[in-house]
Amino acid sequence: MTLESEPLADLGSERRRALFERDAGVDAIRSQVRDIVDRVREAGDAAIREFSREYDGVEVGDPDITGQVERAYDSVDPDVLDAIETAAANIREFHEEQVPTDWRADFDGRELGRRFRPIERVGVYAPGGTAAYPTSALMGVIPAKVAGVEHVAVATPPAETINPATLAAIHVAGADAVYSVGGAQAVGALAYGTESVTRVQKIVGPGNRWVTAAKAEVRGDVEIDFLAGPSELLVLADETADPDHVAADVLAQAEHDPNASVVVVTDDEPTARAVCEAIAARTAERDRNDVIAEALSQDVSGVFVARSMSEAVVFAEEYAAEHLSIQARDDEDLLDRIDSAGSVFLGSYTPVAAGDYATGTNHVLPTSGTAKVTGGLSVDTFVRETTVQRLDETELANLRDTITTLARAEGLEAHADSVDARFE
Ligand code: HSO
Ligand code: ZN
Repeated sequence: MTLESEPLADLGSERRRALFERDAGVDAIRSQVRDIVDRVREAGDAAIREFSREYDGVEVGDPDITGQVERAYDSVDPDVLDAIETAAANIREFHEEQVPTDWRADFDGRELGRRFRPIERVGVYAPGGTAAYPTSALMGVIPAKVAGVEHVAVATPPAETINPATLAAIHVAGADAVYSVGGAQAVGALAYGTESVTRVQKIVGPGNRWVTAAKAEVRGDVEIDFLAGPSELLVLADETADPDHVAADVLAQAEHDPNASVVVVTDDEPTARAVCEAIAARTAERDRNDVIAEALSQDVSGVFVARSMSEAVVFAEEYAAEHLSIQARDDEDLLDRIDSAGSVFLGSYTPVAAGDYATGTNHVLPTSGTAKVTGGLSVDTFVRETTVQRLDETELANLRDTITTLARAEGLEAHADSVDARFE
């Protein structure tokens, strides 16, 4: 495969728009998805069985397969189990650090605070098929359990044999219920409940276009995390970067999806050329070559030469990458100038794959530029916050005028009286 670098300054406005928008491609199927979700809402398990037959080609008896999970664990290769356990321990450790603590403080006599409580019931979607990632089950379930969610359900598509490593990961992560249902029907079942699926209050996790479109449809009736699109990587590299490492990271994210967006921006033309050559050399030997080649040929991918690292930084901020890798001498300085990114990988020895699997950070991250407004899954995703206040008589007296004046200005006499009543 041949790839040529392009000067960043020469990108036309169409190309820039494609790069910055990175549409998740769900609009076209929204109405079909609405029908599926509505049918599940009306017919429950019968609809799950119908859609599983139609879309997955599988006869699903009881969608509740919670009892099978432990058995699957025993059938998985011990090396894989060990790796799942190690990854799970690292993920748990990092997320335990995120648990917020309740606090109260004195604000000149006003006692104010915040209290955090877990959501009671959440659903985690774990994709199946070629995108069946046991680790995505860990990334959804562990933060929820660490947050203290009582009922964490996982939905994963039915199959003749569901990937035992996915089931083992679900078990290790500590899910409370597991359902074999996939696609839009899974989202419908979790959102509205069926005879065998308990209705949840929030649905999280990545999935294909059908899952994402269904999350968009049920949003409002149930909370969701965010609408996740294809994987993305932006590498900022200067002349100190090892082109072979950069290329390896590019191929790693490109192999996820033919629509993945993989972008390298460097201020050094020889580095750009060397990265293109290394990509070509490395692609030659890959199994998932076709997926990689397609991802690299899309408008949303490319190797770009900036006039300076400052120009590269401006691009990175606008792009708001799911994964931002900085392989450059002044990596911390560059990072200081970027506010928008899902997860950041600093230095030549921090491949994105390390975060995908094992550093302990979460790999369910915002795509399509949503890193401008949200972060990835974390303990925060699974808790809600309550504010608390207490005043004593003196402090209420101090605030009395402010409250009653504002209440009367809003024409709400009873509000004002509720304060005055304390002083009568
Ligand atoms: N890079 C993917 C996560 C993943 N990688 C799962 C390997 N397995 C999206 O963040
Ligand atoms: Zn990955």
